[in-house]
Amino acid sequence: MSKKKALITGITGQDGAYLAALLLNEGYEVYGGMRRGSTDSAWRLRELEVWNKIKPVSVELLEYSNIYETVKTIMPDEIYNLGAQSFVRASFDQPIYTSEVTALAPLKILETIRSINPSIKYYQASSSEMYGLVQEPIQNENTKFYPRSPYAVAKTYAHYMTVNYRESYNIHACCGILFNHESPLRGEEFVTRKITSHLARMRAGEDIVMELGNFKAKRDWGYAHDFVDAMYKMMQHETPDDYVIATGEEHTVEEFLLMTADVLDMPVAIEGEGLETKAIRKSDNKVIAKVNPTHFRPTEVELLLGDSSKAQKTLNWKHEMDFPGLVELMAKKDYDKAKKDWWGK
Ligand code: NAP
Ligand code: G4F
Repeated sequence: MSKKKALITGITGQDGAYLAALLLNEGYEVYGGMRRGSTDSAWRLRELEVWNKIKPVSVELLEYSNIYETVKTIMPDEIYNLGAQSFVRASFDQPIYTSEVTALAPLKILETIRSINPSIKYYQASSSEMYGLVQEPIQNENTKFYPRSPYAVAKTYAHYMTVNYRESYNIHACCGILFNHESPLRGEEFVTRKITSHLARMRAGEDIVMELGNFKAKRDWGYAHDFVDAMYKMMQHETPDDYVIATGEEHTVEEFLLMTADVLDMPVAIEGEGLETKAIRKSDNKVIAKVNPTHFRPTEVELLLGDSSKAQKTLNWKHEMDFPGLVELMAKKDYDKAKKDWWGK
């Protein structure tokens, strides 16, 4: 029997790399959609040792003809659309670009599927950011969306467009409403990896100060490796549907920082409030982190907490990694890297 074919857009991102590994393991032929760039974007795929196993294809999500021709040539069984301008802070500075990549590109893929072969299955990477100014303390599939950034508005558009194509054209299209998920492969602009990489460098001997935004923001942080498994399970389910994927536990940015410091055996205390908040290293009273308001967002999402009961019941999905395990994994990996970079071994 011939292998199933999957096309992943955004394969060079965090989730793309983990999903590629999963699908290869499931026996798929994996086509990795990559845009042309002047720097090496395949480091995550090398790290997971999948770079030589996937088939890279050129996919610029802004270019309809490129999407159309790629899908027509490959004729994949499944398309996972993970490509996006995914950094919320940047979406306030680049709202139009963000909308073109994060809102309109999904529609271009859906149109391509509708016109070429409506039996191609489609996964849309929806986001808990769509809940924004949360309308319920714990968010599930029925909670009203209230997006608070151009990124979140773009994701909400793509979400509803996916639902509409499912209902209008009977396409097997699913939206995974994923809450924040992290890993050692997370981009360093996101707060978790920013914290683990900075604190690891400090622990290895570098004299730096980290500047953060809102220390009090709360997120439901899971492990990316666990979360891509949910994407796959949604696509294999007989009936296409939308699912919240989350751990059901929330922590503040400050808690993430304190736990990272503990893992690295560099205890820290938080002092001050608001703009004066600082993290002080207990061993020498050095300020290791402080507030820089440039990291604030014009409208903030203060808290997110997800209820993944539907995915647990219908897909038999559950997360394996807990919060302390995730922090430890990320902090230790960054410390190993910092030691190599700083001490050269
Ligand atoms: P990520 O690491 O930021 O990866 C984004 C990917 O999109 C990269 O491969 C990037 O390519 C690609 N991309 C950006 N613009 C593109 C364009 N114009 N044409 C083609 N490719 C383009 O994101 P992630 O954390 O893996 O997340 C995967 C998806 O899930 C995203 O859609 C994100 O918005 C969504 N999501 C993420 C989370 C989370 O917590 N991680 C939660 C909910 C939803 P380059 O490498 O060339 O930049
Ligand atoms: O790590 P973040 O930038 O992630 P954010 O904004 O929650 O978005 C991520 O998760 C979404 C799922 O909910 C995805 F859809 C999206 O693509 C992305 O992957 O920020 C988390 C929180 C925010 O409240 C932010 O204001 O941390 C706060 N924060 C405080 N200081 C900071 C910083 N965030 C960043 N990036 N950098 C800081 O210095």
